Formats: sequence, C-alpha cells, structure tokens
Amino acid sequence: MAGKTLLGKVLAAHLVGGDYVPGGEIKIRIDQTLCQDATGTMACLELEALGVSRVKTELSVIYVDHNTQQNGPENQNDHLYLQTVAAAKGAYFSRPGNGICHQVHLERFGAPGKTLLGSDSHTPTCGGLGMVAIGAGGLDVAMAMGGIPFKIQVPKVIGVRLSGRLQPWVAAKDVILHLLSILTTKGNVGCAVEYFGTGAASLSVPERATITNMGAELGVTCSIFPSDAKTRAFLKAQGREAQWCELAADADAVYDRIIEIDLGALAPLAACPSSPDLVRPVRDLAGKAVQQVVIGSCTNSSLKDMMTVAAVLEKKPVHPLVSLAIAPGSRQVLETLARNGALASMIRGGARILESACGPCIGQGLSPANGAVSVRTFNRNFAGRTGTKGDQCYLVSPETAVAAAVTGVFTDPRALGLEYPKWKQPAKFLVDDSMILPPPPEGTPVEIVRKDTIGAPPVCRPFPKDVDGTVLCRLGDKITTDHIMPAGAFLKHRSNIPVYAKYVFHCLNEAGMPTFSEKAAAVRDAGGQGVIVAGESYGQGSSREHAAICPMYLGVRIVMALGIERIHAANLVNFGILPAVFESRADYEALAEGCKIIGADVPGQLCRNGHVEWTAVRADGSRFTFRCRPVLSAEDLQELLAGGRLNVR
Ligand code: MIC
Ligand code: SF4
Repeated sequence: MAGKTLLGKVLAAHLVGGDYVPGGEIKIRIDQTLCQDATGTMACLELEALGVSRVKTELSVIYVDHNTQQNGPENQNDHLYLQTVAAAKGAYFSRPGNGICHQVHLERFGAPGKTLLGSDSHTPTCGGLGMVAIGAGGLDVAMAMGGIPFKIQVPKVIGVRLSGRLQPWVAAKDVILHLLSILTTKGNVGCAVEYFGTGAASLSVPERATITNMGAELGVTCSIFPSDAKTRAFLKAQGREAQWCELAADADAVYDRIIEIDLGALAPLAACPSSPDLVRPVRDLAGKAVQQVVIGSCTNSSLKDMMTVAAVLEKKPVHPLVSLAIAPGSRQVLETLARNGALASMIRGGARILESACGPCIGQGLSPANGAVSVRTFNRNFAGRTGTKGDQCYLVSPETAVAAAVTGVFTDPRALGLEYPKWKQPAKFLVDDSMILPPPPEGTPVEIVRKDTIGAPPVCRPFPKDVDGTVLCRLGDKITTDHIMPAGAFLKHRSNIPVYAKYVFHCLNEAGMPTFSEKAAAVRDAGGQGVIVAGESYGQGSSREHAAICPMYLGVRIVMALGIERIHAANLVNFGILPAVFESRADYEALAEGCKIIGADVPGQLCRNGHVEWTAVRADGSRFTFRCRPVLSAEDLQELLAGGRLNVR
C-alpha cells in the first residue's frame, strides 16, 4: 500500500465520518478554534443562537486584532461583547494589544498533529507547526466550538519538495511568492499543499508560517510542514516543548502533483498590483520610486522579520520621500524589540511604530496617497484594500521592504551593500500570557455585555420553490470578498447586518445611481430573488461570512459563476444562497444585468437531477435555457433548502 501524506495522517486521526477517499466528503473532529473580532462577533452570536452553553473543543480562543482603531463606539462594543461571551462560553480571550491572531496562536497555542478551525482565511498559518489548520466562515467555527465536526472535501495533496537553502536577503516570502507564480490564485479549490525535503527542514517555524499563511492566497484548503527538530526548538523556546511530537509523511507518500523548488535558486520577488500572483523579480522593478512601506501583518511580523528590518535601519535611515510604518505581530515580539534595543533602532531610523494588530492590512489607516506606490509585507494587494481607489500595492519580504524604505526605490536587498544580519532564535522567547484571559470555571455567572450596535444574526427563509430571479450584476473573474463586503472604514458595522448590508458591492456603486443594495432590496421587496453572476474564482480572499449574510439579507438567493472558492461557497450555503457553476462559459457570457432568471421547482430539480434547468429572459424578451451545477453535498442541499444551517440545528 502506498505511503501516507502527513495531511492524510492528521486528517485520518481526526476522522469521525465519511471515507478518506480523494474528493469524498469527510467530517473531522476539531481540537482548537480561533476567532477574531471582525468575524468573531457574528460567530459568537451564532454560537449563542445554536444554544451552546460551553465550548466543547480542547481550546477555543477569541482574539481582538482587526478592529482596534475605535473610531466611534462600535469597535469597543464588540470587544466588550467578545470578552464577556468568551468568559461565559469557556473560551480564552486575547486582549487588544496582544497581537495578531495567527502570530499569537503560533506562539502560544498551536501544536503539531492537532486540528484548528478559524474564522479567518489565514488560519492555515499554524500549518507551519505541523497542524491541519483551516479557515472557515463564522458559523462553521461556531459549530466546531459547539463540538460539531467540520465537513470538508478530502483535498488533493500537492507536494512541494524544497531543496537547498535560502541565500542571504532571500526570504520565506519569496518561496510562497514563487509558488503563487506557479499555481496562481485560482483553480486550486479542493487542494492542499504539503512541504517536505531538506530545504523545508532548513526553515524556522516562523518562516514556515509565512509560507503556510499565504496558502490562503493560493485558495488551497490548508498547507502543512512536518513537525521536526526546528518545531521542537520553537516550542521549547515558547516554554511548550511538551506539546511537541514528531510528524512527517511516509517516505513513499503519494502526492497528486509534485513541485520542486530549490531555495538556493530563488531571488527576491514582488507581487505587483493588484493580485498576489502577479509576481516579478524585484530586480526588474529596481529604481521604481516608492512612497510608502509598511512592514507587519500575520505574514511577516515575527521576531526574525523585525530584527532583520531593525538591523538595516540601524545602518541606514528611512529615505526622506518614504513613509515607513512597522507593526510587530505580537506583544511578545514588540516587547522583545523594546528590551533588546531593536525598537530604538527602528525609531531612530525613522519608522512609525504601529500597535501589534492588523491595522493597514485591513485598510485601517495608512491609506497611501493617490498614485503612490505602497510596498507592504502583507499577503493581499486586492485593488482598493489599502483604502485608496486605484492603489499601487506591492507585496514583498521584510528584506525587500526595508531596502525600498531606505533607498526610496525598489531595490534588490542584495544590492544594499550590507552584510545579511545574523539571526539566531532565542533559546527562550519572552513569555507573558497576562493579556490572554482564561475563562473562569464553568458555572461562574458572567453577564454578556451586548450594546445596541450588536444585532442578532439574520435568519433566512427556506429556498423558494419557483425562482423569479433578476441578475443584479454580471462580474468578471477573481471577485474577492473585499469587493463584495468592503472592510477598512466599514469594518465597524460587522455586528450590525442591516447597516453593513448597505455597502454590499460598494465598489460597483456610482454617484447618482441606485446602489447595489438599493437595487437588490427593490427586487426582494417585489417578491423576487436576486442573482449574482460572476466569472472564475468568485469569493477569493477573506473568510468573511458577511459576504454571504449581507447579500442574503438583501434577497440574493443564487450565485452563478464559472468557479466559486471553497470558504465562500460554504458560507453561501450556510446562509441559504445557492452556489452554482455554469456548465458552459457561453451561458455566463450571454447573461447581462437585468436579465430575468426563471426556475421551476428548483428544490425538486436539485433533489432529482443534481442540476437546475434555468430560463433566462433578456430585456428584449428573447429567451434561452441553460444549466448550472450546484456546489453542494447532499447534506448541504438540505441545509440550503431549509434556508441555511442555522435553520436546521
Ligand atoms: C483578511 O485578511 O481579509 C481578514 C480581514 O483577516 C479576513 C477576515 C475578515 O474579513 O474579517 C480573512 O482573511 O478571513
Ligand atoms: Fe489581519 Fe491582514 Fe492577517 Fe487578515 S491578512 S488576519 S487583516 S494581518
């Protein structure tokens, strides 16, 4: 019998339903969950709606790291709700200021061989520790907190054999950017990535985590590294050696595809505006003026990243035409920098120090000037995500970012003329968990603080028998959840669906014209259903279930696309929206905004045939029929027909 992949071993150890066969649907036990505040309020409201009195996982943590700007009372209303609901339900609470959920989870909680489900698409970061760590919508995470197994399609496993060693000034970020240039951000739904080889063994845990983090941009279910001596050393330095165990794939493991990467052959890379897979060598961009550099985010804010940046700033100050901001990923990292003097080097070098949080990565502050080139160590450069329309955002390693900051232009960091700073992981990290509040003992009375900006999750009606749909918009490829539900300044409405829903497809709205939400509500109020038509890879990016809940609130019941990303498809079903894939590109092309979409006995057709026959009626009255294949398992179908998962539990 063929050997097992590491992913297969961990999933098999957690299997509670289904057969582990490629493409099959399985249910797995979830050991740990994480939520952050931007998706977590809704997840916790759903946890309450499910009637869960106490979390049933080994560990559940709720972080506040996204909405920390507090313009108006909404953010702190959320923080108070989350802190008290965590205490009431038996979850840990990581206070604002303690750091970005993925960085903190890696440092303080992640453990090899465990499963982690998080209501954030970058949850796979902890795959760097040998975990099966998966991002999902809030409702799926709430269910996992309540002890309900998580269902997933058995992924195809792409093996990435890393050989050689990274050269000085070439970083883990360049590895994942290189992989993004091969696999791109679309077409990887239903796959996972497993790294192995001597090159993998040479990388530290935070470097591995940079790579697994951006597996989210590939659109894969998760990414995983073996748990080895490097993992042990990291956990030991975090005071958690007891949680280590050795894990690796069998030597004869069979992968669906193998990609070979020689780390020694890589050069510094940059993802160009406005997609993480538009990758070019930095040397091709050399000399291009840069006006802003931001270093941080869950991808690149580890102690090693920060120490490298500080070492450069110690030697060279920020260029006068560049604004440099740095957000260390966790309080552990920030305090270490403060104590070892590296923070002083950053400040002396001219950096603006931000709190340990998502900050500009989610459009909370530091929007670049019009036309300015912004170079960031983040993971997403979707158009407008910085908060500036028409932004020019490039994604790079901390090495390349700081080189741009001190020279004012794109610069291959190897051309800086500096010796590559030596880095040695400390034998002991600075461990202080006082900003992580453990839950009080079960039975302790806790009052959940619920201010009036915190609404209940909306409930959806059962799926209609006969569909009288209207195409509300016809979109192109790679529509992200940032397009569907903007973050940045709008993030503060995440707990208030009627208000947040006003901003669905805000990017499509034109001054003086009815907004998307007004058009959708008009169709809904006339008794019809809204239909969204899109190209390939619809729903890329964030796990935010608001990209399903808010359209559902506006009466959208069908998304028809050439392809739909995994987390978003699950979120659509969870909230009673049918995700369906066109059988032919010509049908997608033939539909236009305003077309009527008629479907007779849709539930019956779905149950009987597994597909739906639709009739489209154009504005001139001409008609054509076409078919779509739903993205649904048998269980999903029942949930969809009931109007979403909250209605069937
Ligand atoms: C993101 O990076 O887009 C976010 C903000 O972390 C999201 C979660 C959210 O929208 O709240 C994610 O990646 O899932
Ligand atoms: Fe936060 Fe950015 Fe990471 Fe999302 S990608 S969790 S916004 S740092």
